[in-house]
Amino acid sequence: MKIAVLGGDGYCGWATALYLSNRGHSVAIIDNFVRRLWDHELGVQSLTPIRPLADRLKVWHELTGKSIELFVGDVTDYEFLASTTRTFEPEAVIHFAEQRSAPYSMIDRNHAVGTQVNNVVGTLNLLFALREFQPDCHLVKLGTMGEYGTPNIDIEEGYITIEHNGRKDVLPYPKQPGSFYHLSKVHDSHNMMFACKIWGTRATDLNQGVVYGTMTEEVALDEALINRFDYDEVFGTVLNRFCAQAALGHPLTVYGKGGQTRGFLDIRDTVRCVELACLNPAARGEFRVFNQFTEQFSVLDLAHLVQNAGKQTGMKVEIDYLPDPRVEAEQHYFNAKHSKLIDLGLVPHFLSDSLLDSLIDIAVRYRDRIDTALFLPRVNWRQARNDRRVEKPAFAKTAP
Ligand code: NAD
Ligand code: USQ
Repeated sequence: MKIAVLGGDGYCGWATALYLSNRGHSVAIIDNFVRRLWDHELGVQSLTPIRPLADRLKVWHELTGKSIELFVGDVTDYEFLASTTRTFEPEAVIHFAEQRSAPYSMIDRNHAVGTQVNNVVGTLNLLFALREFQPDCHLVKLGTMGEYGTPNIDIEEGYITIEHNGRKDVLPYPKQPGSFYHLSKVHDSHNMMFACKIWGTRATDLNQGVVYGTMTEEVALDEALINRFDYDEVFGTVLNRFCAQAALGHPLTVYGKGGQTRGFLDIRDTVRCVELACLNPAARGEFRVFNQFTEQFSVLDLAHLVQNAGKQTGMKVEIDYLPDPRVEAEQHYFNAKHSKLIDLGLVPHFLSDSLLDSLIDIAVRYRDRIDTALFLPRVNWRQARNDRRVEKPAFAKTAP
């Protein structure tokens, strides 16, 4: 298939672009490198030394003989997106190109607005570009499990049957997102659903859980292809952070009681899920929702898993309970369905099989690059300011 990977320089996008290229698909990456700029803004860097995209693509070509096309630009720039769509003529577009950190979106007004403009406008532009130039193209959009929040009932895959005053209907599952970032995904979902209804767009919303792991078969071919591994308080996700903390003997930073429960999946399953979605497209006018995760864990479960895995390699890992900087339920019911991707053929990798190899080993290998100042949380949901918290630069849309 001809597949465009928007956000292909990022964590999920890079692994996906290589995987799809390796599987024989014709792949184009679209990215404006803004994520690398946000790292500069925050004074953080990936634990793993990621190379510039042009170098990575060159090495990929040298090693495999396969080429990935590159279009550098901002998806919030409609002219750029339209001309790219016309030139590449994708059969499927995988849209990863958003600001994806909840803490980043909660820094202050500027970052909240920047996140929502970047995400909502990018997705809207894409919907319009597909309608105008590739109406049969299937949009595979990354949403998040965090769109649902943590309701006290089972979470369905996108839709719920409701009976009210003796009448019955199948309706979008209620959304209770927990940050301005997670809210941007809800807005995207609504816009996509509307476009499917009025224009007959084909779309799949992948409500993805927290992704972990660095290694995929393709990335492992050469260190020059290595993927990012974020461990800082803004872009680092909980399991990566715990592994980096363990590697340095720093106590694990459990926020609040640690009962916060989320869906998780291995990066090797992310790449397979998006391929499965592409190979089995939504029908014209269909807005499909898949819950994309394989296992659920509480934050405290993860801390104990890392503690035990650390023991096996001789590390002494302690747990710190910090006041939760977020506004979220610290103990709650969580039971989310996730069978649609399994039905399409996903065979999950489980955390117990990769914790040591793909996470703790990587953290230990690159531990000299860890800055411990990035472990403690500074962004606080209750104190999101009106003014800018970081001196410079402001939220910027294009790389310098
Ligand atoms: P990432 O920050 O590593 O990558 C995102 C990429 O998109 C970056 O390369 C960035 O430069 C690019 N980008 C952002 N805005 C852009 C714009 N306006 N124009 C062009 N390029 C732009 O993020 P990720 O972890 O790979 O996440 C990818 C997607 O998956 C996001 O939509 C995120 O919300 C979703 N997701 C991620 C996770 C996770 O655990 N990482 C979990 C669930 C959902
Ligand atoms: N947490 C800790 N200690 C830490 C870091 C986080 O206890 O050091 C807790 C958080 O309070 C939260 C949970 O761990 O309850 C998950 O936080 P996270 O930073 O790992 O993940 P989150 O903010 O939810 O965001 C990540 C990705 C986002 C994606 C989302 C999927 O950054 O792009 O949408 O996971 S989901 O969580 O299912 O919404």
